[in-house]
Amino acid sequence: MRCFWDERQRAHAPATEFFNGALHPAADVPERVDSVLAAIGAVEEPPHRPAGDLLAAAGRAHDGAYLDLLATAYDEWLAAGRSGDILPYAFPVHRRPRDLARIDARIGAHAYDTCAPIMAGTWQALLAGTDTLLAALDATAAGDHAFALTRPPGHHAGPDYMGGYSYLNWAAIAALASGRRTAILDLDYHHGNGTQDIVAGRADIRFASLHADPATDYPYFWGSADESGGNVLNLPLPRGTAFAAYDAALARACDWLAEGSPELLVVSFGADTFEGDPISHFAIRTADYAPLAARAARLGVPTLVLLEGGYAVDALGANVAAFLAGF
Ligand code: OKP
Ligand code: ZN
Repeated sequence: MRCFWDERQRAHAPATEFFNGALHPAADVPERVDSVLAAIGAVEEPPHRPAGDLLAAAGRAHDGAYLDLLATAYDEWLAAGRSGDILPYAFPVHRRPRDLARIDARIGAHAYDTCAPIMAGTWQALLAGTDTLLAALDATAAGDHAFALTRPPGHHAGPDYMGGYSYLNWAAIAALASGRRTAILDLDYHHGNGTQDIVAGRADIRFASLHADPATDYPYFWGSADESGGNVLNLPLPRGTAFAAYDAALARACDWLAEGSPELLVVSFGADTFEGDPISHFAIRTADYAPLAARAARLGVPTLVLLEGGYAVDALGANVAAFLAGF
């Protein structure tokens, strides 16, 4: 398993997110990366591609206007006399298109929650993350399995929106940039709403997600079982789910993904299914991750594993290492 990480990704380190009536310290802290690096051993630094190549790859999954906003938002924020991190607070639920001028309006039009702050280094970190992702994707084209240490996460970011710590959708960018028939398997605790919104209806990509039931858990508005059909399979699970039930759902997801005859498997791996995760409610143990990964590996195709969530920082490295070992 070749592993990729770029130190420039550290430039994104937001202080806070807003939920349940209060500002909270951000759960997606850079220390998550240190935990993973300490556990997985040697990593490769990706080659640095021209910005135009990175934008072209991101543009397969995201609208140009959304990418422009990500690139310029913090400068607009400073020009408006602000400081600190950008957090949206007004959202156009009526969806009538308008020409928006103020940064507050522009951000709200491309976000669905208050959990994706933007800071001065966010865009540079996202470009570096795209380098990491594309290097790992190239490794799979050569027949290897590869791990991209993508942070921040990506699976909540949709065609033209951010949310849930996510800005660029790593899984969708990889699938669309690969030019191969792709199975996307989302194993984060939270439903991969952004990935689903980007790839739904595509003949060359199947998306299967195991996640907490949106009736009880974020992101609430996506991911119910009846939101399956065509190239999408959603398998919501109750809080408290442990290995046996999770593995049974995974077997179903893998059988369904295999029917698409994939040439590439992309795993959105979130270790927030871990029993000790501070913001989640499944009961997967460290020792469970290797057999779960081994089941996915039975699909028998080159696999790109990328990191989504996992907020029990001390255990994160061991959980990621266990999952990668299963391949
Ligand atoms: C990102 B990923 C409720 C607050 C919700 C957003 C969670 C984003 C998770 N406790 N905050 O899927 O791990
Ligand atoms: Zn998650």
